Amino acid sequence: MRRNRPVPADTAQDSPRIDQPKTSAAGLPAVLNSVRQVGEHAGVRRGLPAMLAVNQKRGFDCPGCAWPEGDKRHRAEFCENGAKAVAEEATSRPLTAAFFAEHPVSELAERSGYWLGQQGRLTEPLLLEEGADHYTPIGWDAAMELVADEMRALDNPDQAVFYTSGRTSNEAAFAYQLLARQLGTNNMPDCSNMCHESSGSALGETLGVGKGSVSLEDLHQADLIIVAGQNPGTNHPRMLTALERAKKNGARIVTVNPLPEAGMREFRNPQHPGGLLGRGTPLTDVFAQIRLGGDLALFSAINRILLEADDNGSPVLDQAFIDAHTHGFDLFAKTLLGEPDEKFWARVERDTGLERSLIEEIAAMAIASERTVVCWAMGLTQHKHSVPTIREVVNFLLLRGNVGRPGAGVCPVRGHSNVQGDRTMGIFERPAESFLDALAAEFDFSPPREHGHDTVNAIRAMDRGEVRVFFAMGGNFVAATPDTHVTEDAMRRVGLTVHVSTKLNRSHVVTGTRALILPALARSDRDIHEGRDRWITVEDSMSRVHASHGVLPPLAQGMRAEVDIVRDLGARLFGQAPVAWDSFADYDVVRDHIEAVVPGFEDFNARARKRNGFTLPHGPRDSREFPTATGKANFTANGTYAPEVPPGRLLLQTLRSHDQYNTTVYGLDDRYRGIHDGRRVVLVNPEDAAELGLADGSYTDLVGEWSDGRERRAPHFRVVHYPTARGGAAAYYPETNVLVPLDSTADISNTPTSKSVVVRFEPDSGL
Ligand SMILES: Nc1nc2c(c(=O)[nH]1)N[C@H]1C(S)=C(S)[C@@H](COP(=O)(O)OP(=O)(O)OC[C@H]3O[C@@H](n4cnc5c(=O)[nH]c(N)nc54)[C@H](O)[C@@H]3O)O[C@H]1N2
Ligand SMILES: Nc1nc2c(c(=O)[nH]1)N[C@H]1C(S)=C(S)[C@@H](COP(=O)(O)OP(=O)(O)OC[C@H]3O[C@@H](n4cnc5c(=O)[nH]c(N)nc54)[C@H](O)[C@@H]3O)O[C@H]1N2
Ligand SMILES: [Mo]
Repeated sequence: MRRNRPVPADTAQDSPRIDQPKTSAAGLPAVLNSVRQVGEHAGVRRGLPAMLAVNQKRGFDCPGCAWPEGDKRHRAEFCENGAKAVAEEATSRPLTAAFFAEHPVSELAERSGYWLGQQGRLTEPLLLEEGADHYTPIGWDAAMELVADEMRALDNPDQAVFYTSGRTSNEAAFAYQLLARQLGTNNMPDCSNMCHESSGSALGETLGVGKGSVSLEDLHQADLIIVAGQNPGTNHPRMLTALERAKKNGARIVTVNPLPEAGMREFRNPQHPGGLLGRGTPLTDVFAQIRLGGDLALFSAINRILLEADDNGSPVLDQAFIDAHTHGFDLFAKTLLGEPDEKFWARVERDTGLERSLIEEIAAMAIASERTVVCWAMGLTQHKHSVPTIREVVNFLLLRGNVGRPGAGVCPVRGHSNVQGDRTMGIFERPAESFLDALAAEFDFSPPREHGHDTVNAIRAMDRGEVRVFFAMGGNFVAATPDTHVTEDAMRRVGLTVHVSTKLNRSHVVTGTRALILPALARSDRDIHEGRDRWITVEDSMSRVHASHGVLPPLAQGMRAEVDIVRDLGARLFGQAPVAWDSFADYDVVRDHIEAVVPGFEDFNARARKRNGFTLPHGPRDSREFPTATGKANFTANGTYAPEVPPGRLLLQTLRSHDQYNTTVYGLDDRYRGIHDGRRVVLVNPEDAAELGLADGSYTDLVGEWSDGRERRAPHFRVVHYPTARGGAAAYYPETNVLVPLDSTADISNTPTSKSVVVRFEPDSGL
């Protein structure tokens, strides 16, 4: 059996070098870095056409983040990190059978994710036979028959798990969920379970729609934008353009973050000569350097100030909106005002690490603002109390009627470029009854009604030996999920693991008894069928659906479109009735089925062909209609909670460097934070470091603490004294996923608490 090594062998070369963190983002270095990345990986012949087509009208949707494009496009509508994402998939290096003949899986399992990703694009189907140590080529027909055989042999369809990562197109996602449900299971975990599930849970309950309610235009028009728990300079760089525009229109920006992230300080817009060469736009007006997990306390404190200010005579609340459109105000207000002042503020100052006067300043800005937007990402969603925290953000916006009018609303900034679309297409382990009814009517079959496994529960089921087939549509399951050693052992208990992938990753080398790699076409690739180019659609973070056309000739003949892979499997398993699987070769047919099943897709084929696509309906945004259980927007009473950290410990958040896309590592620098040539670093506040005896530049082991008492150790991290909020530390994912306990998840959403891991520091045990 292949064993878990604590750390890949080649990370020994990881030797971080530290300089000063930057105080602004983008500018010329970002452009130069983009050009270098594209040149190195894709070369001029593939790289240049790809960069000119990304986010253009007849081009493809950037495979990076889900930030929307504006109606007016620049010639080069991309950012540094979009360029890296494109360079990564448009690489000119093919991975062939010769590579796998040379490198046994036991060797690949010792390599870092960075090294694996650098080897090139997967180009042909590969099989790892039981007991074998090498992947060997297998034809598509044999590969698909093998998967079909394994699925036919299940005693029960719930022995299959179908994972989805968020790059999958709408068309592929729709076909994929149909396949799983035709087989008879809702076991459809996805990356969203680890990402914005807390947003979906909180928004669904309070507003009735689990998606953001603002457009780009709303951001441009806002008076006040609060950006909490998000690092857009790295993860959504084009958002900085929208923030810059809002600033120029007079908006004020509050940043809530334990880290002073360069992108929120100043933006040098690479699309303008001024921004390119020097002068930038300062973005943040007020920086609330909050303790990890302090956001529930912060928003409840702001809300209490708003309620009290209103009681003092001046109208602060939008009473007409509250009366007409909301439910639960009285209980919410009574609960929030219930605690005596002194006790309340002592707790808030402790939980947030912020001074009361700063919170009062933010509340005053909120009262002065007629149009307020709150943006957030993983800093809010990956805590035990994420759902109550986001519900409290909703309370904040409801108090002044900041939902369903221009310049105002909720803005959960999504991660993967089509993660929102995948959910719209039915990739969900807990599908709505109405969705299943529509699916049943369209295809004349009975989809399963029992809820399936989300990501964490899928790992538990694997661990119990209940999963015989694990099928992944993209992603890197074992590296992205928590508790690496637990998860890897669980994955090894699966009979057959199948990965539809573009690049080699850890999940290809930590496998079930048998494993298949099925190479897929990516966003940038032309998808040619019977001589004609096909195109797909995606949905961005602001519910706009639009077309994406690949432009590059595929690197090899052996790669298949994701829809074709699903179609082939569907036809083998079920024939052509009731689902006419062969007809899915024409994506217009798939889109017609989507139109019939998913609300908001009327006239899909025609509207997807329009220049900018179309925006899906959203009751709260469009007409202040709230499809919740009460039929109104719900205020909620969320109580109090903040993470407890025993003395001598810190709370660790696991986050992204500037040179990675989730588990895909592009390089070893985190330029804005001043970290170079290495990833095994832990950022600690100098005062905490002094108390804990952690000298700057020394090496330490990080040891996770959790109630099960199991040892979770991430060895050999370089200590970096860094101005993060007290009590917390930061280190990169996925290296630190060994520390995140599988059972430490957010209440309600079951999202792993990746931003909230109690760690202690022990002497460096080396690599
Ligand atoms: N280049 C690039 N782009 C990406 C990705 C990538 O890996 N690389 N990933 C994509 C995906 S899937 C996603 S989900 C998004 C992720 O986008 P982000 O959420 O921006 O990603 P993280 O690096 O996890 O950063 C979390 C931020 O929240 C802050 N934070 C952590 N804990 C707290 C807290 O308790 N309170 C507050 N207020 N702040 C906190 C951190 O200091 C950090 O600034 O980006 C997407 N875009
Ligand atoms: N500790 C910790 N853990 C986290 C997080 C965190 O902040 N901290 N963040 C979580 C979040 S927000 C997310 S979204 C998840 C991400 O989890 P995943 O989505 O599972 O992970 P990725 O690293 O994005 O997946 C990368 C792989 O996807 C494949 N791929 C890329 N493009 C395509 C394509 O077009 N088609 C196909 N078929 N395959 C493709 C490539 O083979 C590549 O190796 O990780 C989560 N895990
Ligand atoms: Mo994500």
